[in-house]
Amino acid sequence: MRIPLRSIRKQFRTRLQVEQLEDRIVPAWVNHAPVGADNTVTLLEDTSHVFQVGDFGYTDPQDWPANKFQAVRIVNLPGAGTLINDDTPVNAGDFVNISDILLGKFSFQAAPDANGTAYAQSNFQVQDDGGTAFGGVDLDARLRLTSLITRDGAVASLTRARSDSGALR
Ligand SMILES: [Ca+2]
Repeated sequence: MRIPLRSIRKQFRTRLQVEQLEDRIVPAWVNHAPVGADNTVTLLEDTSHVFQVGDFGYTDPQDWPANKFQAVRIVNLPGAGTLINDDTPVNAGDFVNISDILLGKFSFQAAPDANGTAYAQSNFQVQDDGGTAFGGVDLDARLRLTSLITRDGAVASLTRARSDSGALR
């Protein structure tokens, strides 16, 4: 059987195009959301609490290697006292970069002469540095809660409790 030259050329061209396409396909790595944890901050009346990286319970369990902790998004402000980053009051929706937390610039300042076991609360989300390319997610899907307690003359302490409570963003 004689195969027309045109047919051979067409098959060769098609195979060449497929091989060129295969060379361009790069497996896409998709970022998975990190996870934070609720925490409770207890401080003395008329003092401030400087947040530490560990206060936010950051982990990135679905990615290996895990992405780095990039920032904390403040979802809403506490009903009393003030969140301050680098001497400036934080607004709802602001991101506080991890470098500011490491430098001790992010703090909670209680209002003067006020205390209570349910003093104030603030929701936050942790963000990783994996980005959002190809549908990736870099923000914790759950809102985590910081409970702020001020004590009148008590010794300041810090405890953290993991919880899955919180609404979707
Ligand atoms: Ca991640």
